[in-house]
Amino acid sequence: MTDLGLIAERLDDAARERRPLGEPVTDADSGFDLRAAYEVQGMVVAKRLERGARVMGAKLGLTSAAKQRQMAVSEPLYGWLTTDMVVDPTAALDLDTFIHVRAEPEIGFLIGREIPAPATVPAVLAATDAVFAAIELIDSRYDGFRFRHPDVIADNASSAGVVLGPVARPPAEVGDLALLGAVLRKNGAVVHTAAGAAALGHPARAVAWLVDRLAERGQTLEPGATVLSGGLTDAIAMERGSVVGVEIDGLGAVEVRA
Ligand code: OOG
Ligand code: MG
Repeated sequence: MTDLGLIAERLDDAARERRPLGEPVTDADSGFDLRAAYEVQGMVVAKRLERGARVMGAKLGLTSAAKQRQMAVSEPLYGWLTTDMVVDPTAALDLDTFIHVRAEPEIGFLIGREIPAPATVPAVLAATDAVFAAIELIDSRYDGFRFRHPDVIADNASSAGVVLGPVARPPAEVGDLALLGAVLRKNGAVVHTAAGAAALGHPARAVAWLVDRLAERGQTLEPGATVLSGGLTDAIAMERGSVVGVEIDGLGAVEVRA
């Protein structure tokens, strides 16, 4: 049995020193399971909080077929967003503060009220103050983004940054979130397109999935939490000079450049 505290320390060091771990935990320890992985995740997040960050919400990952295929992991997961991850959309990203950062288009939720478990799509929508477009920046602490499900859970779901879109609207105003079109551009060229339904059939279903998983651990989403419902398309690598833009129907455009 691997020392969970040691795994958390190695993941945290990798993030701070921008030096990826050579191999995923599961290569050496096939018994490293989801329970252990979420325990390590909690320790990794606690280290960020010790350095002054606060939890601002949560993120879903691997909720779309595109992402599951790209990462070769076929089940969703969640992680925690902290205030130190918010990226200023007007400034260029400093790539030296990441290992190998990628950008992906997401639909974000601003949760207004507690959502009872078991959660449903209508209950999530009723508890949501606003939805918005976002770009999530992911930066696996494993070399080459090579991991299995428990490894990436332990790594706080590759969380690294979030660029919040400029438009936040009540979901009822936006229409059916499953049908919202999303366009991802790199350096002006369209590279991927999707609809909201890419995330578990409906972005609010992804949030409901999260509420139910948290309830199993006696946790809830706090009112005021920001939740990212998962990448709608493949993530794309950011290189020096890259400009990645996401446009979502009714939710405006958000851009990040390096
Ligand atoms: C894991 C994180 C996945 C998403 O939206 O699917 C994720 C990864 O791809 O490294 O954030
Ligand atoms: Mg994501």
